[in-house]
Amino acid sequence: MDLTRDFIKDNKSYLAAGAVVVGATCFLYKRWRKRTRICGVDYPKDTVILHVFPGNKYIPNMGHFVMKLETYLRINKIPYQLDFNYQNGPKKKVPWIEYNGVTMGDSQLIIEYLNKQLNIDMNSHLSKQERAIAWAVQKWLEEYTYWLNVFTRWVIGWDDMMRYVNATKLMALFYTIFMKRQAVKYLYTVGVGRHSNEEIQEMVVKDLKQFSEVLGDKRFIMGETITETDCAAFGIISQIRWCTPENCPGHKLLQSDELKNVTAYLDRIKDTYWADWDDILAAAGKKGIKNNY
Ligand SMILES: N[C@@H](CCC(=O)N[C@@H](CS)C(=O)NCC(=O)O)C(=O)O
Repeated sequence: MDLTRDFIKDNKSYLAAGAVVVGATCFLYKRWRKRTRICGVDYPKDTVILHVFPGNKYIPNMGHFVMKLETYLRINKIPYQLDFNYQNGPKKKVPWIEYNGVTMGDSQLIIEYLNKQLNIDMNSHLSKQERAIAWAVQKWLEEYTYWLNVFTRWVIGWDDMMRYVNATKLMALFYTIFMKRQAVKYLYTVGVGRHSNEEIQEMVVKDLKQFSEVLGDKRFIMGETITETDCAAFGIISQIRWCTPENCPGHKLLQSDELKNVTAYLDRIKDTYWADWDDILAAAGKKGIKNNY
């Protein structure tokens, strides 16, 4: 104790200078990360820079809305690059993009923007009423099923998820202090967080069974042709199937044959648009947490 005190006393000015240098470096680094990036200089033209969380060896990306947007980009063959700097997005949510000088958040707003820019309409074959039905299904999954999965992963399955993200003890402590509390707060506000674990698990199972009924024996939610709603559905339900702890009954249901139409549907989208799925997971497994594909 005395030694430490003496050391501090003798080196006061060096320690103060060191603290100033570290503080200034952190400040400048943060400013530099937030700086306005220039298309053609910092990133290529006509390429979507997709800011995302790191992936893991279970799924190419843990973000439901990242999987949605990335599936959309793949279906429409839009050139894109992943950027794992996911902070500082305009809506403080992930994903967000940079594209030809425009920075934008929210997967749906991004899809609508790209649709306009690139003259894409995955729903063009639908009538007005069918579009509205597709929208309702999408919002059900994004605004309800999504939160059930957030609860399942980040409240009930917290310890397992720490293993999924390959967290060291220190990282797990950091995530518990900052992320878990945030998730619990969001879940309480949305309402889902007011239910018991058992109630949530029953809701997930019921939800998946309802989805199975809506899908029926169609190839995609709205029929033979893939639509935007399928991107959203894949984004959410792929997480339940591939990146949710094993003891979740919803996850178990999608590991069994009981909802065969749903598992076949997920496989159909994965096999058609994610031919490199296994390579991505293998690369993530080798590198630890990140997958830079
Ligand atoms: N409506 C947004 C939702 C995005 C969203 O909720 N992203 C989650 C990750 S899946 C997120 O960023 N959560 C962090 C936070 O809310 O602080 C979209 O479609 O992009």
